[in-house]
Parts: sequence; structure tokens; C-alpha cells
Amino acid sequence: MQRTFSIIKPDAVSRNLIGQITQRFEENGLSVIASKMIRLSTEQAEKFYAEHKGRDFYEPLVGYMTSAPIVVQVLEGEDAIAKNRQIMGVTDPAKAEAGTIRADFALSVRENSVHGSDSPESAAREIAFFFDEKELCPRN
Ligand code: DAT
Ligand code: MG
Repeated sequence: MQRTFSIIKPDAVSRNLIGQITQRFEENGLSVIASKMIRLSTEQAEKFYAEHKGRDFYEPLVGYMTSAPIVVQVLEGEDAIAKNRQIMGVTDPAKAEAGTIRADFALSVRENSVHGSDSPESAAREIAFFFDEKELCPRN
């Protein structure tokens, strides 16, 4: 079993896609073990995406991520990190495989509906960024 961190981004929350996106996770064997809706501060968004600081898309990305509420979730399942990236599709929705969340729902490279951790290290960091250990509810 592995855990990964997911964000349902502003474009998706604003279009009432929380349920449809969460369904994709659940029907592919990923269980939601923590979930909350929040509005990111600029400081939080800058820190969360610090690895991209200096890139031309960084400031608009921070502006977009703080523009409306998001849903942050911890997903658990076998090979959860890679499985979630597969369910999401690649960053650019125009290049994402048919049937992935980004191919089906994303509006643009920036407004691409979901975030998912890309490694065990980022999953651990990102989960701890938003959740206390006691907020996680693993299945028995
Ligand atoms: P991913 O979200 O697929 O892990 P990433 O970590 O490379 O992609 O980038 C983080 C986010 O930054 C991405 O979801 C959308 C935005 N982004 C990346 N490259 C971009 C670009 N060329 N133009 C606009 N936004 C971009
Ligand atoms: Mg990334």
C-alpha cells in the first residue's frame, strides 16, 4: 500500500467536478483517506510550488491556484503514486491520453484540473504540508 497527495484544482472545483474526479480515483482502486476544501494563500501556493520558482509560468500558476477553493486529498492504494499519475494524464491536456482526467476535464496546461505527487519523497512532503497525521483515516 502506498499513499499519494492529490489536489482538485480551482478550475475543476468551480465547475462542480469534485464528485466525478473523486469517482475516477475510487473506481481505479484508490481510497480517499483524508479530504478537505481550502482556499490557498499566496504564501502557501508559493511554498507548495517552490520547485518551479523562476519559471515563466510560476507567478500565473500561484495566481491561478489562489483564485478559488481547492480540494486536497490523501489517496491510498497499491502503487498509488504512479496509478494516480496515470489516471490524471500528462500535464498538457492536449497531449493527455483519452479517458484521463486531464484529457476529459482540463481547460489548459495551467488550468489542468488536478495535481498528483510525482515521487514518494514529494508525496510525503505534500501530505505533511496539508495534513496532520491524526487527520488521516486509513482503511482497516
Ligand atoms: P504536473 O502538474 O503534471 O506534475 P509540473 O509539476 O511540471 O506538472 O508543473 C506544475 C504545474 O505548473 C502544472 O500542473 C501546470 C503548471 N505548468 C507547468 N508547465 C507549464 C507551462 N508550460 N505553462 C503553464 N503552466 C504550466
Ligand atoms: Mg508536478
